[in-house]
Amino acid sequence: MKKEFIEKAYQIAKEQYAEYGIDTDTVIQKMNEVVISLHCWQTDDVGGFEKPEATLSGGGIQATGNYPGKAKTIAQMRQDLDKVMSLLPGKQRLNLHAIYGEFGGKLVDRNQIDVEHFQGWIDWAKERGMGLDFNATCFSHPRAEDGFTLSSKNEENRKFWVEHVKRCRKIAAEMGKQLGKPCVHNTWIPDGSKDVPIDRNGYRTLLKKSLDEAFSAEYPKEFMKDAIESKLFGIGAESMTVGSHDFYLGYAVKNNKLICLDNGHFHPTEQVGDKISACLQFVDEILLHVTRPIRWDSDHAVTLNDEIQLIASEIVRNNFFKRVNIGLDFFDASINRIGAYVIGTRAAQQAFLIAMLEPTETLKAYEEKGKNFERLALLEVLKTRSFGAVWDYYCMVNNVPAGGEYISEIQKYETEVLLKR
Ligand code: RNT
Ligand code: ZN
Repeated sequence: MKKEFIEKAYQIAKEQYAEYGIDTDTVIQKMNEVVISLHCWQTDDVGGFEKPEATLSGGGIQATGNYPGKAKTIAQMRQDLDKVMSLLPGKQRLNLHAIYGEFGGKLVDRNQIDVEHFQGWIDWAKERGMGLDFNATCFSHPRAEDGFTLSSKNEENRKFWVEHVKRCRKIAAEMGKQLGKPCVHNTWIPDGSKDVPIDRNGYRTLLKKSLDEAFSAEYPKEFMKDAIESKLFGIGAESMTVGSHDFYLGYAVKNNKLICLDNGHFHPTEQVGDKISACLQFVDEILLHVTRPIRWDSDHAVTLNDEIQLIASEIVRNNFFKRVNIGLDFFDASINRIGAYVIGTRAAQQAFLIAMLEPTETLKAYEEKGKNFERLALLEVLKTRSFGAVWDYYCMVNNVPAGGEYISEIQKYETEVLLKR
């Protein structure tokens, strides 16, 4: 797209939004507050590098598809992430999983991992001025095969996973310390039961005990923050999930942890956007896993839909940026993986931009006066305003492709890099 064209369209949009009291230049500045944590696992379908050809297994999560070009080494993964970031405006963080350490060809079991295996990533992030986030990997492992980890009745397995989470928290704290930006460590476990269990209570008591043990070491919150992620059900764990929303919200409130809300982990008509202001009455911070669940926790690439819009709007309307950590969580292996990242991240960013282009005070005033027709009408009118012109301009000033220009960039990367793997 021609620079003059983008500028011209922007000037018109700027005047349009000014009519509603919105200054688009200020909005573009404010977009700096939107820092999205890129989940590393879209590069390789949640395989990791513990051993060659590692694949995702168990846990009720699945990556479907076998589009060519998957990252097979950490070097390829880094190359892909750099490519992704070159196509995104603004600054991102990187969210790593414990299976993505540099293990030097040795089998380092999960209860053995340490900072040294992630020093390369810390240095990589430092060079790019990025923050890191981290996750224990409590799936794709022989000790998770029976479907239970931190809530396992097999004491040896339970202890193994407690040790893993402890080590991951230590690594996370070191990441935050070295990078000067707090690292959010998220714990998600697959534990659950395919068929109707008898001892729901027993498993939940064990999970509480394991979390208490795993979280026993305290770290300054400038270095690391703990998040715990709930889920409704997974394939193979349809009847009961030990770490349900009630369980973790209770644990988070009582122990001052972050609650992680993944919008694929609730009944389909529940909206995570509605949960943000509810949870923030009782916890200091939230972690979001932004995804697109189609009928179930399918983890499709995020698109600009009502669900992501409500999430973004709630954060912007209440200026919750310091209290809501935004992470992505999808893994589509059926399309170009770099493309999936870029579509998903740009969609999330666009939702924030749209939210910032809203005359919230006017809408609130309507609401408080009971002028609900006017509120609905203005919301509808806003849908038709030229946010795309503001988006293109925002991309242009960030030196990244505007509009659909990223499509050909990704096609080129596919031919030159991905198809040669
Ligand atoms: C699984 C959870 C979890 C994972 C990642 C890979 O249902 O959403 O967050 O997707 O840890
Ligand atoms: Zn998630």
